Amino acid sequence: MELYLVTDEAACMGRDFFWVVEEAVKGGVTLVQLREKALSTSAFIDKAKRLKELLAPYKVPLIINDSIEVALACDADGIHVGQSDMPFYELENVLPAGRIIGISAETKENVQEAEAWNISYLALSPLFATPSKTDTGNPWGMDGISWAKQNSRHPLMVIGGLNAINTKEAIQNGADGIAVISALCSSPSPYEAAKELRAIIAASKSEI
Ligand code: TZP
Ligand code: MG
Repeated sequence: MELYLVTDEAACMGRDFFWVVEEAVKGGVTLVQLREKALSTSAFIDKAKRLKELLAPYKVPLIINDSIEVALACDADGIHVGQSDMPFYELENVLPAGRIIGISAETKENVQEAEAWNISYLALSPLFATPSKTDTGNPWGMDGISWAKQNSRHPLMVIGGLNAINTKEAIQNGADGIAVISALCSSPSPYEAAKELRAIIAASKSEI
């Protein structure tokens, strides 16, 4: 759960979506979340099935954003929801055992509430303000990571404005991994960008 790619076709700069994802995966992405806000359910399912096939040989899990129906239809490895999108109790018994359940937390109250839940990771959202998602609450900032590390028992991801410059500090403040859209989807080389971010994460963890 180190380098988490959240997809956004619009961020892929007109390049083929599946090419961008595969390049990033070859470079070292460890988890992919398919996040679609405008597709019909059937188009979302078709895209998810194709992505699942693409990822299978790399053994990289596929997570579906916000849709139980799509996650079940494509036999995804897991699901990710925002705490305001769907309550945890609606999720816990609908997926087959062993699937990944990721939750994003926008507030300290969200983090505290999630302590009671049997989830795979918690994502602090957004770490920084980002043009990739503007309907967010207040950014957590680096201090927020340290706070969450002390107040949460879950593996901690961070999302929003992460890049090759600030990843080291995020990891050193307690993030177990980073989730990104533009740092990979909009990079001239998603492969090189993923390689660089993985190397930064590994180096930062070895210094802790
Ligand atoms: N949730 C919180 S911030 C964000 C999402 C999906 C967008 C992250 O995109 P970027 O380009 O990595 O800042
Ligand atoms: Mg959501």
